[in-house]
Parts: sequence; structure tokens; C-alpha cells
Amino acid sequence: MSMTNANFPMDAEGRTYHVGVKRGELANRVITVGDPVRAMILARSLDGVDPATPAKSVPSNLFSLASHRGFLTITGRYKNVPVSIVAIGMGISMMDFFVRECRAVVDGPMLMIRLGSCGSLSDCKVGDICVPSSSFLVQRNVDYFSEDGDNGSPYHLSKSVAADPEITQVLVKNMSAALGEDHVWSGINATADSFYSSQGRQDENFLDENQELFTQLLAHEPKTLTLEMETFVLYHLARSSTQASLKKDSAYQKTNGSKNSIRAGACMMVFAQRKTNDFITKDDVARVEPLAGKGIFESLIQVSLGGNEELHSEEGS
Ligand code: R1P
Repeated sequence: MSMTNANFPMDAEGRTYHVGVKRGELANRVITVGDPVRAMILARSLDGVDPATPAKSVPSNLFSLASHRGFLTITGRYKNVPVSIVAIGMGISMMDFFVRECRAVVDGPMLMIRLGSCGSLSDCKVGDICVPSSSFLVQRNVDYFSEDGDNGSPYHLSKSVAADPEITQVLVKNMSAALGEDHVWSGINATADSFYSSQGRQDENFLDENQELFTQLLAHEPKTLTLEMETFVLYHLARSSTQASLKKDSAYQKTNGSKNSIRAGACMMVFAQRKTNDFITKDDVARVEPLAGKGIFESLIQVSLGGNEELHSEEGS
């Protein structure tokens, strides 16, 4: 694949460097997940898909693209509304690739909703769903571990960034309908830059200084429910793109006109209960994922795109 433009690489067809999508392949309404198999399970709910589609395969009548960097994009319709599902793998860099490269190839406003898995440092149980109204970033302060003495605290905790309030509200409603309201929690998420140290896991092979991390997270944001590795970046970049779109006479506006940019939300299934040390079973994942899938698709189509919905809703179909 030969690329041009080192600032924002694209190939001759207009495909982005990592996600690999080009204009017309992605809908304005996008669900993002980590695990490609989760994307394939969700795809079984799309219009015209044979429910007997074998596990771990993309329904053959849908558009799909597996990129050379591990992203999987599937585009179809849910209740006749164009939607895409993009599996991104794990971590804040992958979320950054996803948001920026998907934004680059879609015209008009976008909705992005994440369905992830997480650890719970609260009372949420394995198999429950959390819908965070905001998220903050937990970063290892590498300077703290340097040789030259006092460099602050071992972990840096950012300010929280809010999800789109309407998406959050609709997600809570639809997840409650799908799983029962006793299994759906509202609160705050913490996105960590490691599965291990900055999520408070103990590892004798490394000096991590994280024994008090949960206490610090709860002192920072008492409503912190969950720890995972992507949501903060989604909320932050959605806001950042919207800020760029609102900046009068900016390069963004000259290139894109009024895209109105991105509204984002997220929900996550509790896979690890960090207080009791429980971990979800395979059977429970198989039960919860399709239910959560229904809740997330319903939410994705119930929130208005804003702007010229008719024009943009045909894109990616
Ligand atoms: C860690 O096992 C991964 O699972 C969670 C974390 O955020 C991290 O990406 O999310 P996904 O299930 O969406 O990948």
C-alpha cells in the first residue's frame, strides 16, 4: 500500500493508514468494540443477516474490511439505519487511530458509542453493565520512577471529560430494558494506560508503587465505578473534534464546512470484579454480549445525528 501525505497518510484510493477505511465504507453512526469476535457477534443483529451465521465469521452479505494493523470494520443497517461496527483492539493509541481516521472519511455529524469490557472497583458485579457519564485518564508518571529524586506522585489523574448526556441517558434506558435495571450502573469511568500498573494490579517483577491506587482514584472521583483502557480518549477526542468544528475560520471549517463533528458515549460489561477478585465466565459473556448488543444498537439509532440527517444517513450504506 503506497501512501501520500506524511501528515495524514492515505493511499491513492483515500484509505487511511491504519483503520484502512475510505469514504463511503463507514456509516455516520458507529459502534466501537475492542474484540473482533464481539464485532462479529454484534453484526448478527444487523438487517438481513442469517442468525445461523457461524461464530467468528463476518456475515457474507455485509461490507467488511480487516486492516493490516488489526482493525475490523463491518458496515450494514440496523432497522434500516446505516451503522458500522469497528473493532479496534486495545488501548488509548488504538482509540486515537479509530476516532481520527474514521472522522477523516465521513461527512457530516457522527455518533460513536463504545461497547467494551472493564474491571469494577465498585459494587458492580461481573456481567453487569456500566454507563459512564464521564471518564478520566490514569497515566503512569514515568518521571516518578527516574533516578533523580522527587517527581510528584506515581500516577497522574486527569480531569474528567463528559460523554454526550443524551447518549448516556438513552444507553441507560436501553441497557436497563435489555438486562434489567438492577444490572445497569451510572457513574464515572477511569481509563488507564496499562492493564497492569495503572489499574492497580500487583506485579512483583516491576516497581509500580500502586498499592494505594484505588483509594486515590476514589478520592479523585468518588463515583468511579470502572477501569478500562479506551473510553477517556473517545470522550476527549469527540469534544476536541467538536471544538475544532466550532472554531470560526479554522482550517477545519475551511476543509470540512460544518461537520458538527462527534457525539460520543460508552458502556462496558464488567468482566473483572477487582474487590472480590471474581472473573466473568465464558457462559456469562455469551449471555450478556448479545443483550448489550441490542441495547447499544437501539441507542445508536434513537439519538438524532443532528444536521442534515437524511443526507448523511445514506452514507456508508
Ligand atoms: C483488556 O483486557 C481490554 O479489555 C477492555 C479494556 O479496555 C482493554 O482493551 O476493553 P475491550 O473488551 O473493549 O477490549
